[in-house]
Amino acid sequence: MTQLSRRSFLKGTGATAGALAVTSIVPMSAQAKTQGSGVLTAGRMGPMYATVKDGMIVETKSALPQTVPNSLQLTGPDQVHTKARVKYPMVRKGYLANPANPEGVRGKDEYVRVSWDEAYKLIHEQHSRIRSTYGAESVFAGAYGWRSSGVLHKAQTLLQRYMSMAGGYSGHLGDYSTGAAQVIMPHVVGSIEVYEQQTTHPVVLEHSDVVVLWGMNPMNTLKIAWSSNDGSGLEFFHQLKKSGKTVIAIDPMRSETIEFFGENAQWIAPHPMTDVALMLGIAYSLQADGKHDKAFLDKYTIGYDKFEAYLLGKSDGIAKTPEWAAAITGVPAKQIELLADIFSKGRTMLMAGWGIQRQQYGEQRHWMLVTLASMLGQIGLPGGGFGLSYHYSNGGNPARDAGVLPAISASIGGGSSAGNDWAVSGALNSFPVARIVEALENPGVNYQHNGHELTFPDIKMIWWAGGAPFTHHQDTNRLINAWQKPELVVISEPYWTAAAKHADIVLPITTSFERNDLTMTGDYSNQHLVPMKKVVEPQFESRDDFTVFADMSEMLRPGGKDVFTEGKDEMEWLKGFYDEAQKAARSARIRMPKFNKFWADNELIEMKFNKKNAEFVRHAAFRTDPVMNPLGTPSGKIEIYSRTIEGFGYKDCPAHPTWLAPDEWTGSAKDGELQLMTAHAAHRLHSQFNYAKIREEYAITNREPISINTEDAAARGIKTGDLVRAYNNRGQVLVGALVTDGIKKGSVCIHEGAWPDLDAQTGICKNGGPNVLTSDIPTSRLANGCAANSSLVKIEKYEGPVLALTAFDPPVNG
Ligand SMILES: Nc1nc2c(c(=O)[nH]1)N[C@H]1C(S)=C(S)[C@@H](COP(=O)(O)OP(=O)(O)OC[C@H]3O[C@@H](n4cnc5c(=O)[nH]c(N)nc54)[C@H](O)[C@@H]3O)O[C@H]1N2
Ligand SMILES: Nc1nc2c(c(=O)[nH]1)N[C@H]1C(S)=C(S)[C@@H](COP(=O)(O)OP(=O)(O)OC[C@H]3O[C@@H](n4cnc5c(=O)[nH]c(N)nc54)[C@H](O)[C@@H]3O)O[C@H]1N2
Ligand SMILES: [Mo]
Repeated sequence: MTQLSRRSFLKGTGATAGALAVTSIVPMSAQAKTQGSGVLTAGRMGPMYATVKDGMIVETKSALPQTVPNSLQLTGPDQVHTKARVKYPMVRKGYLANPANPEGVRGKDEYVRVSWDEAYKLIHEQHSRIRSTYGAESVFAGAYGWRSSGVLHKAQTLLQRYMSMAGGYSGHLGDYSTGAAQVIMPHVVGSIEVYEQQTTHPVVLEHSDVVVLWGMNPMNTLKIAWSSNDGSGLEFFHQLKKSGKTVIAIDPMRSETIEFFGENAQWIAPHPMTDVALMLGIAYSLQADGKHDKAFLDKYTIGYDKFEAYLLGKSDGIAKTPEWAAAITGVPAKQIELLADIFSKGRTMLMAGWGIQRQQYGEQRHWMLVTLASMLGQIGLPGGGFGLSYHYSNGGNPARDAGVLPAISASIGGGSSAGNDWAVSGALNSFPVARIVEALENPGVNYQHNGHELTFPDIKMIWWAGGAPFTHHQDTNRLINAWQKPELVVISEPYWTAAAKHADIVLPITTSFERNDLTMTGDYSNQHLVPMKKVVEPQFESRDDFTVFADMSEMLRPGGKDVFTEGKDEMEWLKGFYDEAQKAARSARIRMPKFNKFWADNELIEMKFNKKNAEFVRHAAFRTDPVMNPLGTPSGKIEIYSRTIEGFGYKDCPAHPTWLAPDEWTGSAKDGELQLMTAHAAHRLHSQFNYAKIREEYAITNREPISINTEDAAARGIKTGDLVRAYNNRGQVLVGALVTDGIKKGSVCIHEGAWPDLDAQTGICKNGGPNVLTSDIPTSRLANGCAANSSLVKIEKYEGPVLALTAFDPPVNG
């Protein structure tokens, strides 16, 4: 592990202090339009050119110039042509035999090929029966997940559009990504922060002296964006590396980002889940040395006094000294003091990722981070404060003056001849997304959420389109049991995912390469408008989600299809969206060609750079005048103590940031238990592309890798390349050992997203799906967020029988 020394810090700080001006305010990413040839299309990973030979995609590559390569952009051919594709509509044998009272068990049955018409009829009849018997709330259409990019082919939205027409459905609240942060942050700073524009890249490069990457791996996570990647985030971190600034990465793992920074960053490795203690230790040191900004705390925050009483141990008898923090975090007290010193010396930007809040009591992480930033007093200054979206969707790339595309919505927008008065839109009952298993297990039961008492629906039917619940949800074996409860499960998928293999009816869906669409890039920047062109014809019998739900709408009642489509086909929808973007562009004085020309040109449109946006500093207005520009909190200030949260009375979310020892963490590990981290993978988007050729670059002994600290491995006689069994009382998985000094002793990591592939005999997951091991608990009753990174496991060298990997094989007949 890199030793943190004062000298190495000073070296960095000295080089940057005041003098640095590596950029004037210019757009970061290249301005050349596009490069290369082929069909221009796009995915989450950015605009790409696709090359076709004999009706097959043979290559995809970036359509934007780039310094840092993005491995995900190479996966196009595999996405379309993998053996894992669903070819035909398929029905589980025991379901087909008796749909109203099925035989067999989901996940253990065979599949039978049916025609599209048969599949439609079967779904329609059973959906109608379930809906009329149990009511609209019994139909779950929340269907969370990272469906492909595009403003028309939006799987879940189209599902919900159809379900709205059918009379409504149950849905979900929030997401897996930021479940805790997006609920706590509005109480603290009045906005969710996680999906908001950051102080821009140029401002950080010009003004920050110290940049802290707190539990954040941007060189992985910036390979994608929700709309489509504009490429600027990876380029920013490339620039930051070259800037000579002091960069400190706090992560139990030497992530790809820390490797990328090499000598240009300092690595601090706390035990997982202990960040609040580490921040408290730093806060104590600031306070003890009088380095906290009292004027800022007085003017811009409330409740610091109550927090201070806790920090100093006046309220609970425990002073949160650096020594106290060292014992919990495994970071030496001297280094904690040094961090306080460095943070308070120059202009410091505390950037944080989200893995740290995908943990039990995850709400405390970013609350404490904001508290620490408040003590440093730089919130609202150029290059200072905190930022929760620098690792995501190119946060910090200045917003362009742009013609922004609208998108299809879950409610019918008019334009139909059949009338839409019977189209009800919006979910009737929504529960926090990561509580799906709790909901299935507890129909009709009340629960607490962010100060409200809510009731779980009684789910009898699930239709999932555009997500991968069997890889994304925690405690797979508990999920499999709960998943048996509904009377019908339909999965719309391009691939035979584990969820598809646990469905009654599976519908083959096109990939984005097999249909036309449009997207913006950058999420915050809206830097480009990109045609997502059809590259090849739909494979096998696959159909677009749009077609499927339009057809299903016609079955709801004659004329339903016209209501659903508003009488427009794919290209008419796209032209409509484009025309609206063009109208908006015109008022911003941006010229966009007519749609037909744009489509024929095979080029993206780069939106106009805006100098003022490039100078954006988050919370600057609040800092300048907190009375005229109050935050959206009850006090209008940063709430270090929240009376609202106090009023909820939740034991698992106290009224100021607090260190709460988790149920399963390094401090409670016994008998050789290790803490399991499940970070996001470099060469996947969650479970997507797990089947792709690029897997050969990371798989170990043809299994998902597990990173194990050298000493932990030696103690168990494990070497790199060994097959390892990781297990706990929730399940067991087979993984390939990667022995390394690049992970904190006492912790292991299996990246999220490996497709569950449970051996029928032993139940062991042959593909190393980490959620087989994770516990399915909420972050707290405040946010009910996903807390996947909260589990202990044991590991041993695997000595059992050879088990063939079957994760990517279609079922027999499939
Ligand atoms: N242990 C652990 N678990 C985690 C996490 C973690 O950190 N640790 N992270 C969590 C987070 S942050 C997230 S966001 C979730 C991600 O969970 P998901 O978003 O569910 O994961 P993806 O693998 O991206 O699933 C997208 C699915 O949609 C399918 N798909 C793609 N395009 C289309 C389309 O056009 N139509 C249809 N019908 N289907 C399509 C893909 O084939 C894929 O199966 O995982 C969560 N789970
Ligand atoms: N390539 C790629 N990019 C992605 C995704 C993907 O699957 N693949 N997923 C996208 C999505 S939906 C999301 S939500 C984001 C996820 O973004 P994040 O949630 O920020 O990503 P993670 O990989 O879960 O965590 C980031 C870092 O936190 C570290 N970490 C884990 N536990 C701790 C801890 O207790 N303390 C500290 N200090 N650090 C810890 C991990 O080792 C990792 O390096 O990424 C997005 N980008
Ligand atoms: Mo996410």
